[in-house]
Amino acid sequence: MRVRRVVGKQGAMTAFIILLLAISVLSLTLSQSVSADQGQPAYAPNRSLSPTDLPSAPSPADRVVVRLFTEEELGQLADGVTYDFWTFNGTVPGPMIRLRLNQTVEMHIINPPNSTMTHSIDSHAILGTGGGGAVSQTPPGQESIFQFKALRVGLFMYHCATPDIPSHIANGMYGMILVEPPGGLPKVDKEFYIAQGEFYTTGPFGQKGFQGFDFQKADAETPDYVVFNGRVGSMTGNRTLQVNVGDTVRIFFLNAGPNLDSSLHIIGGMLDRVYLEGSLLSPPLLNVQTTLVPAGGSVMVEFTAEVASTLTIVDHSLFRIHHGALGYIKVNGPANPALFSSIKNATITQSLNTSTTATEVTTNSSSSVSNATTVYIVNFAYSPADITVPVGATVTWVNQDSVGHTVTEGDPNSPKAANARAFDSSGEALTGKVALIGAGQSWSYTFNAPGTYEYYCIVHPYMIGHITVGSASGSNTTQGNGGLTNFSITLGGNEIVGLSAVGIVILVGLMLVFARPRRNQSS
Ligand SMILES: [Cu+2]
Repeated sequence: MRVRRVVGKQGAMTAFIILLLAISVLSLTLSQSVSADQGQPAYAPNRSLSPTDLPSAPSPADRVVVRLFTEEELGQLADGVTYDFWTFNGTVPGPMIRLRLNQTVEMHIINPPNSTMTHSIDSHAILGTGGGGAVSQTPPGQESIFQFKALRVGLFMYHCATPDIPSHIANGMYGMILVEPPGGLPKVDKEFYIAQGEFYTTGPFGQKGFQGFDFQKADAETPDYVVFNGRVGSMTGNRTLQVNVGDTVRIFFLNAGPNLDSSLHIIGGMLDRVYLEGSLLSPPLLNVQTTLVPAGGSVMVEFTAEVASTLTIVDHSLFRIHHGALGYIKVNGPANPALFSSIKNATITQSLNTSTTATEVTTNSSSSVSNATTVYIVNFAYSPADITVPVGATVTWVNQDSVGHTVTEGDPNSPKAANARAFDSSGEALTGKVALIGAGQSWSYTFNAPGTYEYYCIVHPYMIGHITVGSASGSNTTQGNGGLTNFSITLGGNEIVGLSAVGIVILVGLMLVFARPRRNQSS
């Protein structure tokens, strides 16, 4: 109805002007987006091969057929950043080809008709001219087939070998051939397939929109992106790799380059066994922190996930984390304080301000004697640290810290055996393990025997508290704060700046005072 409404002459002119304005704004927007995106849409599929996407074992057949499609595909280099990848089978890296020694492979290189250039394959696993490159040059719309025998055990790169070869590698054409020894590799719980590679883009790291390949930057070996599996964030967020405490983990790692070496390191972890440079028949190096993987090289690393934590995979040329070289492995499982736990974390945060809580504690528990009393665990101390309760009282410890604690009867300097403790929140006597009162959790105990008890935290043994259990139910509750309760410092930004300024003034003053006599002495 409204569409067909009649408008006056003036109204028509106004509408016409608005239409012209709308068209000009629209065309301006379009031309801007075209110049920024070079005609490419901002959205593209994810081309990153998941590190979990690999065959679990070689085929038992003596002769296997492998088909690789050399696809040029738009994909995501990072969130909001698109790139025209050149790929094997549409992903970076290309699929892992898992073989066993002496298997014969019939290799098909299929270049789809919509490709813009010739592609091919050269594998470091292949003994033959150009690693297959000489017989696999395949123009768009064609297929090449050749065969090879896997004559050496190891972890090998494959890549496109069509000139300009480094450009084909830099655009994503690489993957791995694993040739397993007779009998195969030992079984592990988790295997991951990770390939590091550089990307050289027209815009700087993080610039949104479509990014073209910058040959000059590639030639100068100055990448904008250094990434695992073809994109920023291939192993972060919801793509974080998941393992469990106790899992044996194996990583097949390729450094595709094409230019940079990689210093593979796992922050918070250990490379228990390093099969250097992908040499699977050599004895591994044991307990390695960082292993160097040359461009065009590989490494197989294995480790046992011991501690529930998040491990960070990096190239320890660490500024590359600013270029995307960052991934996570989440080790899921119960915390084991005996292996790793915080004793004191001196980070200055809002939550360390205990003044409010301390006031509440004093108000709440000094008002009357009750059969239930509360001790707060705040800032690595029990508050109040000394209490007196009647027989039959139930005391509740509320953990307001950000880490776990225990309430364990005894003297931390001469701790009792687990089964000799009058009370113990850790449950060690029953389970043999130390369970913590987690952040935000609480634990209660009812005191039926009169006496004076000392208690402490097993994982933070400087935390000490006392409970006096009186015989008379009408006795007064006395309160006291533990010595460690009030040591917290809470500084706002202005206070820090102020303190720094005062510190600088004092420092400069001291320098002036001490500098003068020295000059006199030397002259
Ligand atoms: Cu190619």
